[in-house]
Amino acid sequence: LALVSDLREALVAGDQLELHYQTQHHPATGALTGMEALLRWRHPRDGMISPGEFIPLAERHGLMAELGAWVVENACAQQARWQHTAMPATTIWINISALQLFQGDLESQLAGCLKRYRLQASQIGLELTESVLLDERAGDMVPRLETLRERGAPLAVDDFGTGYSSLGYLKHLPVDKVKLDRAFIRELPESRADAAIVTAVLAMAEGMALDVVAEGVETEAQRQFLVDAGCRSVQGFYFARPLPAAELEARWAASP
Ligand code: G
Ligand code: G
Ligand code: MN
Ligand code: NA
Repeated sequence: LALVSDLREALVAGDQLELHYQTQHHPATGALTGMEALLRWRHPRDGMISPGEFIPLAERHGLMAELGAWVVENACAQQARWQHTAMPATTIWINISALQLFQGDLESQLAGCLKRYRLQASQIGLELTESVLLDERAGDMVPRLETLRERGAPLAVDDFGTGYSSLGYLKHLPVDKVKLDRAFIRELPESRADAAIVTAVLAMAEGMALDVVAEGVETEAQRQFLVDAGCRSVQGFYFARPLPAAELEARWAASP
């Protein structure tokens, strides 16, 4: 519980929280296809605490709407700063928690930030997990997602394939992209089952005009498999780790 009050303080102080950015690439050419913002907490005494640890805490203690709002604000601010640098233009994708959708007003907060930072809606994408999309506490998600999408927000299903895994919902939800969970990538290319699943998801997505990002790509053999399978976007340590904005900029300046 000390950690909860520390987190409250971190939200006030502002300088303990930061966003790191992991780039996404075309697996054959290496071209930039997007980037994901990942929240980090530099605790003044305990050092780096993973979002896997403090996000569930924020959710349990009513801090998620505020924490989520911090992420939206700061991702927009960073996107605006990068407009005037050598960084190539690309969508920044942020992770959205269920509680942000039913405790906060994501729609108007996002609209406010886009306006304030003079961004196009297409510059900030939203990642929602299957469990968030199907969480009944958020009410009927379809009209809310349609509102976001009509305003131009790109929407992605995160950790695709690990949730309810009923494919039917994809037909009704207005999403643009699925992020194929790294559980299906880890044992490529050896696992015949995973190879079949990945190939099938790519074919289904093609038929539905959905983009696919394969997550957790760590090896050359995985990269090559995904090139051969026709995947057009990958994310993972093979290409890049999540990096602070300044490091990403420096790396980009060094090897554009
Ligand atoms: O970056 P890392 O592997 O430590 O992230 C662990 C988990 O925390 C992942 O599931 C990731 O989606 C989630 N996460 C990271 N940043 C955010 C964020 O800004 N908001 C939400 N809701 N989840 C995040
Ligand atoms: O749940 P979500 O997909 O948002 O989580 C993203 C998390 O995955 C980030 O915390 C990031 O650190 C982690 N990640 C990114 N690339 C790789 C990778 O190649 N391998 C592994 N094991 N984790 C990764
Ligand atoms: Mn994600
Ligand atoms: Na994911």
